Amino acid sequence: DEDLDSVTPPLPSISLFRTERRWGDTTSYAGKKKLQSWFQLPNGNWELGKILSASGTETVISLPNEKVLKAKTEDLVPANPDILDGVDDLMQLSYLNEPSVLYNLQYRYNQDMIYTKAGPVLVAINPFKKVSLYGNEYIEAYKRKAVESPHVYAITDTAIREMVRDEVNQSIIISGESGAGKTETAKIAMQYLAALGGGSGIEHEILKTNPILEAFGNAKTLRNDNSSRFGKLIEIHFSETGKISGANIQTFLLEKSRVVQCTEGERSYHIFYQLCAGAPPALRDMLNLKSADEYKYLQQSNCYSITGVNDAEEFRVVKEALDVVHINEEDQESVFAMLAAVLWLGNISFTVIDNENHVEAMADEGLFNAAKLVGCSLEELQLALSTRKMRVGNDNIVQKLTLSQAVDTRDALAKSIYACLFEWLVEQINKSLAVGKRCTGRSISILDIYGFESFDRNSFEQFCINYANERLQQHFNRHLFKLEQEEYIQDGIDWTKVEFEDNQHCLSLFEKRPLGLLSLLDEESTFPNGSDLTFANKLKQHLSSNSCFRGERDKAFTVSHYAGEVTYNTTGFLEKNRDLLHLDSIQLLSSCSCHLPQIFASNMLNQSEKPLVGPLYKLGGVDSQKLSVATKFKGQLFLLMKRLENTTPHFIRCIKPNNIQSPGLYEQGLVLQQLRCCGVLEVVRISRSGFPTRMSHQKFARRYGFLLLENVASQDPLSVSVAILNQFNILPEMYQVGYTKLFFRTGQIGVLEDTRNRTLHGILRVQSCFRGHQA
Ligand code: AOV
Ligand code: MG
Repeated sequence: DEDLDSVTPPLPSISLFRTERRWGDTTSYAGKKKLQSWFQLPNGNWELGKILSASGTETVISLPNEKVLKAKTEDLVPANPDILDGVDDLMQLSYLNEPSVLYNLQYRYNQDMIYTKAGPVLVAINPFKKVSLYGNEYIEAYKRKAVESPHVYAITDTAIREMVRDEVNQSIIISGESGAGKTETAKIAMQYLAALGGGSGIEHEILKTNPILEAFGNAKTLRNDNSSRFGKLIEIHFSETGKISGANIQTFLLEKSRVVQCTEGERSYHIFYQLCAGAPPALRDMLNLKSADEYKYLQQSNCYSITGVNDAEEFRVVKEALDVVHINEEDQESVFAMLAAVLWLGNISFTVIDNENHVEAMADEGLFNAAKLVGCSLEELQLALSTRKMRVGNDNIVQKLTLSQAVDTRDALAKSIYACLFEWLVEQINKSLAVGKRCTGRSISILDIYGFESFDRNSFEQFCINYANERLQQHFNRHLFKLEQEEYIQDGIDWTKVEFEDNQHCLSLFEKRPLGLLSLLDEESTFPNGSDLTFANKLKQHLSSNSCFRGERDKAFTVSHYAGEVTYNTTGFLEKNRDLLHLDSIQLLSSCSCHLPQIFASNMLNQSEKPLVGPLYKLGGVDSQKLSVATKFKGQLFLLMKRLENTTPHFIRCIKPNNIQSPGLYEQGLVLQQLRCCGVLEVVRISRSGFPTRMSHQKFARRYGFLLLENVASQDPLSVSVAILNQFNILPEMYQVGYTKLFFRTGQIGVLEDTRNRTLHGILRVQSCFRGHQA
């Protein structure tokens, strides 16, 4: 109180908006002078202040800028002592609250320590610059366990060890928003696996799949210059001796629409620009290739290059990689020809030929080159793009197309050629990597999907991407909260449940049948008179009672995702969900002389004996023929989750420190929002207050029983276990005895292990001495 009087002039009294400080420690601060405390500025950022004095409900603190303020005591959040600055694991913080966590991560980030543990989860903050944390020296160090600092290498090392020790397949699950660093992190993990499990040579091939898939499946978006537009699970197989024996890549829902349309400032797939910039003269001639800015599909976004990226150079990298995964020269040429065909298709224009607005494809440069590259005649392509064969009753009729129908037909052809090309590539890569697939060994899978996206305008693609992220979030929750706590409760230990944000509600909004987003979308997609507007209206009619849903004006609706609200515009939803390709186009491809399109077309034809919906075919397998894009995607995600359920998961959470891809800029609010929505803080709290180490009574008794001074051979495992705990003075609050298992707090088992190791060493030394004497 005395200090209060000496402070002049009158202090501004700031009332703080009390945002949910979910981890606000409740420790009282009254009267604790000279302590440090967090104070929230009106802009939401936290500053570290020194408490000058405190009286009842008011505290006076000084901030770094020499400002002295009076604040409500209850608005201050305790800060950790300096000695805890930058700890490796957030679990070590004495005060676990949001500002302390933010500060700790920032403290490390400023020193290029981008990795921090949050209990079992690795947090990785995107540096947006080269950091010297990678390469052979680091790999060696982590392999020898010479460094302990959190790292992707360390997580990957744990995965390998657990695979060998427990004989269980492992997974490394990487999540985070778009641009947070998932794909880079996945590559870093692969690098470590290749270094440790390499030797057969197959690891080089595996690494070379990255430049290929990124060229064909990544693009510049407004969020990320190298944004993945497909999901990927790579399963790396190990032989019994721990060597990599092969791999398999599964991809999920490539964003096709990007091939024919993309937003201002974004780009289509990298490979188009790489081809245009890097194709050698002979190839250029063969494809009649021009520069990227002469192609309509690439013109619309008015963006051709990416700062710091040399597309021509990248082309050479991709070509070399294609060689490594055994795609021969002839096939490569076909691949490039198909890419050029897609570009030329986009340049085809139409002219009106009658007064009913019917059109015909003009015999221009686009048509000429597209026909030549696909391997059909000019007339055949012209016909396929301007007419549609229909069966009405028993008659075959030919219907002429209007401009918008013709453009749609052309774009559908371009999209499906590209999507088939992508699938074909993945198939070839898998053939090449399948060397030791029949091995009986184990595997480590790495999951890298597109991250949560929210743009000014969000369409079907964001809808699918964000749905996938909800699924993944649930997997994370299930493992780190539900399963963990269920185990405590099942084993009857004393435990107060930690609440966590469950996203089941949002998932139900998507998946519930018959009244969920996906079901209603499918229903409307099969109605002849269904439109994007009727779809939007149905959603509003049926889903408004779900708290995660909100109808918007016109054709829009909003979903409250775990990572934030997103408003979707339903324009194009039905068409993208149906994803139809006309029989005329398939027939065209199957009769052409160039061999890749034939493979595509025969896939489409073989898999669909008879057209189901009038003259229309859908792409995909037999079963998927009846399936819409969204439903097929849902099925894929279910299978993915089932596969992951059978593995021991290792989670990496990537965090984006700013939205402008800039090094060194750490925006507290942005980081906090990501930490909150992905539950990182709750994970730390559970791990800290929980009992992460567990062992069955039997195993515990077997492992440590020999350390007992009394002979207990005749006793049951539980009694032996209790005797061990007593002999080593393990404090009662440090463990719990469950029905079948013992549960320990962090670090406790280490004490016992040390004793065990020392004792065993002692025994060994004594034995070898003894032998020495005998000799
Ligand atoms: P994402 O995979 O999470 O986004 P990326 O892995 O593509 O994000 O990362 C975006 C960019 O951040 C990269 O192109 C790098 O420039 C930079 N970056 C990320 N991690 C590192 C690192 N460890 N070291 C240096 N730079 C890094 V998306 O695919 O958009 O969801 O769909
Ligand atoms: Mg990515």
